[in-house]
Amino acid sequence: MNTTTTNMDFDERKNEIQKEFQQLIERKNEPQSTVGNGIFNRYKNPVLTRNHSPIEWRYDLNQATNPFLMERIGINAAFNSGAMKWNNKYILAVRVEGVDRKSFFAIAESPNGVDNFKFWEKPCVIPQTGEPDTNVYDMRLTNHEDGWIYGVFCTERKDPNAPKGDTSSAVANAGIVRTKDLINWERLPDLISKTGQQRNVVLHPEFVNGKYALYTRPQDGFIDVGSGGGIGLGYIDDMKNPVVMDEKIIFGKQYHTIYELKNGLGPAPIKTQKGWLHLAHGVRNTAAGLRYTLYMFMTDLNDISKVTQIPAGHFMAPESSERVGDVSNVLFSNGWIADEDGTVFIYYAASDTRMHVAVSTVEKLVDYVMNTPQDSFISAGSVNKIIEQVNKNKEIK
Ligand code: M1P
Repeated sequence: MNTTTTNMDFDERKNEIQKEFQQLIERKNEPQSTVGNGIFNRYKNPVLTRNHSPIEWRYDLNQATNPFLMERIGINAAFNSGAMKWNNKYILAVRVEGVDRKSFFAIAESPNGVDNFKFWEKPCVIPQTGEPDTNVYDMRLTNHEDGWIYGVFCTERKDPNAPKGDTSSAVANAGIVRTKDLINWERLPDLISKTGQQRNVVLHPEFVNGKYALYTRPQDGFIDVGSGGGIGLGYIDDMKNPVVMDEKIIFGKQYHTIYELKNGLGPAPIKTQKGWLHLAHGVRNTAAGLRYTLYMFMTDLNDISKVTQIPAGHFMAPESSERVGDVSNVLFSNGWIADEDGTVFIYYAASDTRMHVAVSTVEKLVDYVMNTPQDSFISAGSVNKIIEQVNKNKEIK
């Protein structure tokens, strides 16, 4: 083989890879439409994809050991990200999934919340408990009033009671870490609850009667919530001994709604003058498989167990290319950021594959939650709501 040609090929390929990467990272993003639905504006480009993962993660850049400049470590997806504003940057704690199917967390930051997201140099190192996590995913970040930033995520391990030959059954629970700098993570014990498996566990940002408040999602099995399910709320005295007490369902699943099969809280709620704003996902079954959409609700400022507003139906559902991915027909969100000026950046993943952003404001979301008609649970009720609105519109002079 001609060494000169090999040299050229390697360097050229490296330059091309770097150029393509830079163009992707620096690509400007803009709202999809100036009209939209008045509630939020989706942005055109995904904010993060697998191709945003640093070149140094994927390639051995040494020609001697990687003469063809092949990807040595493949990244499959970048999705379900926790979010927070930190040091004036928009931060995502991204679920990155390798081609080996293992997910891990990595921080990406942007100067404006809608584009130029860049991963930090290395993924997060999450210390292990006595029982190593097989897979970790879907971290919710909470900047708690106790001064720590908590990351609550799903930790999954093989079900020790699975029958021989069953290589799929797993046990899901909430893993907990905390940090002051998003670099050094202290692992706390996994959540201790009496209600079977847990996923979609979220820490409330304030103490409630001196206790930590935790939104949970108990489930009987790994995929099926079974007779359990719904968004629960429980309390913890000490995060170093996270025994959840008085866990009660505050938002259950319900027949013929978008959360008929299961639901789960998204990010930690946003405090507003009218109540706590919540973003969650609801799941229903269809002939084409499960459909995940996002919905919103509000809880009472002084009693977070009391749901005060539930607009009917979904807030966001998969659209166009969002419908397609590794797990199609899924929108999932576990991160949003409310800026000081009231702008809200809603980070959502499409079909377990890539991250998007939609932008709204606290004022608009409160209006949406308080003034969208509630579900009447029957078709005739839906018709009535439309007729009422038509009649009201006719009265406009
Ligand atoms: O594949 C869709 C989602 O499925 C799970 O969510 P839930 O527990 O509510 O069903 C999670 O694995 C989530 O990561 C995934 O996006």
